[in-house]
Amino acid sequence: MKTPVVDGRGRILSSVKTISGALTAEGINVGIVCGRFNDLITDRLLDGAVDSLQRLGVSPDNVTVAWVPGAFEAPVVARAMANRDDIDGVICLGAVIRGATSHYDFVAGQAAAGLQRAALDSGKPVIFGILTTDTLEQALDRAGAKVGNKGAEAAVTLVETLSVLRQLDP
Ligand code: INI
Repeated sequence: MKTPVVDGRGRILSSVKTISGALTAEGINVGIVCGRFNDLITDRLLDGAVDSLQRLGVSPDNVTVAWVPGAFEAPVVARAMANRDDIDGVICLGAVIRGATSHYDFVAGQAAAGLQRAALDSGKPVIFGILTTDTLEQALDRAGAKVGNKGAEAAVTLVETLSVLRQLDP
């Protein structure tokens, strides 16, 4: 689609080709990596992700869930999933809650870096659906209470990103 690019005064500068993701997901195969740590939260994120995928047209038969001990273990399993021919993209779900120790920073930072690497190494979307919060209450808010469900958002993000990548595939 050609979209006119305008300057601050509304003058048309050029026409650019624009690609944007559609939210249609029929036929895609999804891997979900879910951390058992803080499973009060991650169970809810998983429910949100699966529900959202179904609404977008993904059959439950096309979803594979792998549980890992904690967010730190998510990248290696996400990478293994992403490297499979029968998986189109991966959603990673977890809850890293700061608490009183510096463990949080290591776990959250390495999970984020590792998941990005899994995506770039595999060339498939690996979605960061890991909550990083100061408190349990903030995590609950983002797992279906006051501030939506990060798992459901992660599912939408996966479908949109896959759609963009497919349009770029030669
Ligand atoms: N794992 C989490 O997923 N969330 C946390 O909040 C967390 N904290 O706070 O420690 C956590 N730690 C475990 C970690 O992911 C690994 O499983 C563990 O370090 C073994 O490698």
